[in-house]
Amino acid sequence: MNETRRTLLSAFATGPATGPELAAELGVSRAAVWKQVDALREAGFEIESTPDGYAVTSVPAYGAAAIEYELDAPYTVEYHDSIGSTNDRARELAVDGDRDIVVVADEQTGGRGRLERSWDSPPGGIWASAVLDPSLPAAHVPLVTLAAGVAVVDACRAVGVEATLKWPNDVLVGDDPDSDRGGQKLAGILTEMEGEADRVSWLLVGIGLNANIAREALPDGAASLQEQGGDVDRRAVLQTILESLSTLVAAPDTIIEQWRAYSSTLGRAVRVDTGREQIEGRAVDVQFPGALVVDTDSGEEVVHAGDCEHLRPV
Ligand code: BT5
Repeated sequence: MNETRRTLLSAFATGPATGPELAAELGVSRAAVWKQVDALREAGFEIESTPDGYAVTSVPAYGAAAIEYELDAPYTVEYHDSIGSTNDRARELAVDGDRDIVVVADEQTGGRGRLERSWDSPPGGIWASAVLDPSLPAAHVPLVTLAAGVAVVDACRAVGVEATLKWPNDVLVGDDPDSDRGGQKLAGILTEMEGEADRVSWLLVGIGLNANIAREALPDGAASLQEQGGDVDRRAVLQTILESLSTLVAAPDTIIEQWRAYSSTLGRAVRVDTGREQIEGRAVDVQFPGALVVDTDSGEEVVHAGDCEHLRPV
């Protein structure tokens, strides 16, 4: 079903097409094409019959088919108005063997951060979890978190919001080292996987971006795209994220360099809480596959995981 919808949508994206052309392309009957066209109309697409065939004249603001339409990435979309957590749903799909599918919701009632923390997800945000191809060594998985961060910054900058990255998984705005007010969190990433050292059985990356949400509906220290420059077209923003993500995961060698370019962590005084110890010093680099290098009083330390705080200059 999703495959037929995707093929139909990509045929429409190139211009008008007749019923027989579509039937041939999809390998189904003309009646089956009409049924799909009706389903798209029901989903909010306006499709007119022109002398050249069916033509899409208007696309709904958001939803599975809307996000798939003109999406230049190999993902199908499953959309929910409200769900507990898109990561939980993506996990079910991943365990069942689904790949290249993105679960998207307008609202989450049980959004999750790292370490059992909660993630506020009122309506209007971009809450999305992508089930990816797991054919990479488990040790390389941190790269996926970095790639998702880069993809979110790409999309924020495309709408004029100068976001930056804080290691390992935060997207911030206003993170100016000379300001007394710290950066505010615009988005967070939660990568989850299951596997052994040499074989990942499933892998997913959850992205939470505060898009069209009023500041008051978010926790202290958060920011939204709405507050930065007004409401955005969530469909376009999510498409940019997914397109960047798929390009980056297909070219893993490019991820760290792009992450460095968007980072506001590098060069800063930081305190990293690894759960076992606090490491303080100057962040000097991010190394493959995603470790932070901190220059401390007792030499350089390579930190693989933890919570990082950007310290204000005294
Ligand atoms: C994260 O965790 O930053 C990962 C967030 C991932 C959310 C996405 S939404 C789609 C998918 N489905 C899910 O259920 N999750 C993913 P962490 O670094 O642990 O940060 C969590 C902390 O951020 C919380 O303890 C709060 O302090 C803060 N926070 C909660 N909601 C926020 C929001 N909407 N905006 C900014 N900060 C928030």
